[in-house]
Parts: sequence; C-alpha cells; structure tokens
Amino acid sequence: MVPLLNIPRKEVSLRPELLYLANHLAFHSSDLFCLDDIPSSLSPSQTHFVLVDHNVLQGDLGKKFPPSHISAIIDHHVDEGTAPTCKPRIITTSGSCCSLVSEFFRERWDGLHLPTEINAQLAKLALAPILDDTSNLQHRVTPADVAAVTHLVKKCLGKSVEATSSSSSSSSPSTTENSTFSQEDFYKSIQRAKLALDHMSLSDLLKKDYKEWIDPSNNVKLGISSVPKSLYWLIQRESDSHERKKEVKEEEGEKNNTRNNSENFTNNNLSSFNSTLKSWSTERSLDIVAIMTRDSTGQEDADFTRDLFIWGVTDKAKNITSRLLDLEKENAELGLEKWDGEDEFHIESHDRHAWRQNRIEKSRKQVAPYLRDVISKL
Ligand SMILES: [Mn+2]
Repeated sequence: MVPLLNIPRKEVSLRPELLYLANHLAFHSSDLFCLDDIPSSLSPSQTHFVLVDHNVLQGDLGKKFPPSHISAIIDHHVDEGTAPTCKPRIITTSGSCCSLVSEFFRERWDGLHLPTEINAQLAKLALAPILDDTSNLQHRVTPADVAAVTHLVKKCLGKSVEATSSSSSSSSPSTTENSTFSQEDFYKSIQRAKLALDHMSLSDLLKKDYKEWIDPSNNVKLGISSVPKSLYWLIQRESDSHERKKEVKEEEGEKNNTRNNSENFTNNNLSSFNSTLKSWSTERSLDIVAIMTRDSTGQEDADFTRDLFIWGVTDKAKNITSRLLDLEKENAELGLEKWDGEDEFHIESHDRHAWRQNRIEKSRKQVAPYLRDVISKL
C-alpha cells in the first residue's frame, strides 16, 4: 500500500503548510507520492484504492478505474453511494476526515508500541490537518475530533496512552515526556505557513484547493476553488498588478493621465481578474466558475468571514446566479448578502455575482451539494 497525494507534483508547492510540516517532521516533499508518479505500466486489474477525504475516484483516476477498484473509504463528505460494499466504509460527519482515520487506527497504533519519538512524529502528522480543519477545535467540532486530538496530543507529548485501553499489559516502551509540545503553538505555525500566499498567482490560488463536478443530467460542469483570503484581497491584488503594469507602460507616454473616468478605471481594475478566470474556465472546460473564500485576517482568533463568487460562463449555465438568488429569497440557506467590494468593483452582471456569505458554518462540503442541486434544475 502506497500513500498517494491526489494532486500532480507541481501543485505540492501550492500547499505551503504541507511543506512546513514536511520540514518540521524531517521528511521531504519529494518523498510524497503524487498523481504523476503513478507508473503507466500499472496494471488496472491489480490496483485498488483506499479513499480518504473523498468518496468517489476523481479526475483521470475516475475515468480509468471503475468503482469496483475502491477497496475502502474513510470520509466526511456527502455519501455519493459508490462502492457500497467496500470495507471499511466509514462515511460520517466530523470536522476533519483525519479524526476518523486516527479513530480507525487508534487501537492498532497503540498496540504497535512504537518508540516515543516516532509516535510523536506520526501524531503531529495526523494532528495538523485536524487542527487546521477545526480551527484548533473551535469550528465544526464533533466528538470524534475532540477524541482524536486528545489522543494525538498525548502522543506528541510522549505520554503512554496504553494504560487507558488495556490494564493487562504495562509494556510501554518509554514514558519520557516531551513537555515542549504546545498544541496552540503548533496550530499557529501551521496557520502562518498556510497564509503565506502573497507570492502565489491568482491561477495558482484557484488551483490550490479545487474540486469539480459534472451534472449527470445536463452535463453542466461546476468547479469550486476555496481560497483562505477574502474576495476583496484577491481582486484588489489583481487590480494592483494590472495598475502597476499599466503605469510602467505609461511612463514613457503622457504623465497627465489622471483617473477621472471612473467607469473606465473600474473596468481596468477587473480586467486582469476576468481574463485569469476566463482562461481558468477554458483550461478546465468549466460551465460554472465558483470561488469560496474564508478570511480570518483582522478578526478575533476563531472568527472569519466568507464570500462567494459565481460565474455562469457558458450559455447553458448563465442563469445559475439568478436561480440561486431566487432560492435564497425563499430559504436563506447560505445567508447571502451584498458583497462589500461591489461598489468599488462592480462584479455583478446577468451571469455573475459576488456575495458575502453570512452563514459561515456552510463550507464547500455543504455549498457544493446545494449548488449541484440548483444546477441539476437549470
Ligand atoms: Mn476534509
């Protein structure tokens, strides 16, 4: 069995928190096995997959391998019903999928009696995504997450945890405590690494945390990018870089080019953002481009805001925003309100829209099935 990252190798660098963790835990990102490392000689009949954090084979793997090649699933997304007889098939609610994974292995892991330092390294590897997914146990927390963090932190501290699960054996290899581990500091270091995004281009940020779906009835393809910054930050940054390029060009020309035409200025502001999204939609053959943001800068520790941007790029999808607006008027499922950058950037048009999403507890895990339902009725 080989652990496989479900991304091409060039996208590893889009996850600075992963690179931080690799560094911190003394392994190298080149040690990780990625999609493009799968040899073409691999015999499909002898290949099986254990899916974690998703429950359907995606992309090229999904095209190449039927669901019968899925041998196990541990996930916390909406159950798509694939591979109904695989074992284990654990699909249940939790803040982090990694909590379910560590729950599944808990007893077996404890039974291995590994050296304290190895236990601590493995525990940090499992703890990082749980703290990230639950904002250090402050959002979307379930009992499974609390139990996993409790168990893993003990291992990070070098504590023996066998005593609680078994009274017969006291063969703990070591009880040396490493009291230097702080859950809070560990979480903050991961967040710092994760938010160091200034060097990433908009197209990199769209790719970074991306999922797509095709509606089986009308073939409309939806792609949702999650970005850990605000929509304003994304657009402002594009308009800044556009303005900088323009200024350089204008340097030789007339200097008296003041921005007295606000209409023109606004269009220019959005042009770089628009053209990047257009290329993104072409590259992925998307009918609908969606961006969900989650921004915690300038907020209290655990608070954050969400924005939602949707663009129905093709003719068959251009009504998506008006359908969504109609639905929101009825049920306010996402708590969509006016996006605070609208006055400055005028994103709104007949086929696209940006909102502040007030129901921040609705992440892509809830928003995607909701949008897919709207799309199935387009
Ligand atoms: Mn997840």
